[in-house]
Amino acid sequence: MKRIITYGTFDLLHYGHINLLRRARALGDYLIVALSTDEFNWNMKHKKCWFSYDERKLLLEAIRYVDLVIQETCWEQKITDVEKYQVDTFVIGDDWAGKFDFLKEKCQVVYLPRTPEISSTKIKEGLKENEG
Ligand code: C2G
Repeated sequence: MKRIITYGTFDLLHYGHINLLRRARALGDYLIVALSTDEFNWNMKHKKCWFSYDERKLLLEAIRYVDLVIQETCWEQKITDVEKYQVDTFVIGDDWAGKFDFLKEKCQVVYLPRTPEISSTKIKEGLKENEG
C-alpha cells in the first residue's frame, strides 16, 4: 500500500483544496492529512482561521480522498511523521516548491500546481466586499 501525506490549514475548505487532495490521493492508496492546529496556525503561521481545528477536521474527514487526519503542531514533525506513518510520498502545493526537499532522503517529494484563482483569503475578501 502506497502511503501519501500532505500538510495544511484547509480553512474555508474550497475546490483548490479538493483539487490538491484528489491529486495527492491519486498518487497512492492511502492519504494522511496533517492538519494545522489552531495554536500552530496562530503562533507559527500567523493565520487566524475561520473554522476551528475540530471543524476543519470534520470537513476533511468527510472527503472521500482523505483516509486519516492527524495534527500538525510544528514545522519540525514532518521527518518523524514520514517514519511513523511509513509514508512513501510527501505532497504539497507548489507554493512550497523546494521548501521540503530535505524529505527526499526519506520519501518521494511532489509539489503539485496550485489551483490559481481561489484561496481562503480571496473568499474572505469577497465576503467583505459583498457586505458593502
Ligand atoms: N492549495 C492549492 N490551491 C489553492 C489553495 C491551496 O493547491 N488555491 C493547496 C496548498 O498548496 C496546500 C493545501 O492546498 O498544499 C492546503 O493549503 P493551505 O491550507 O493554505 O496550507 P498552508 O497554509 O500552505 O500549510 O507545513 C506545511 C503547511 O502546513 C502548509
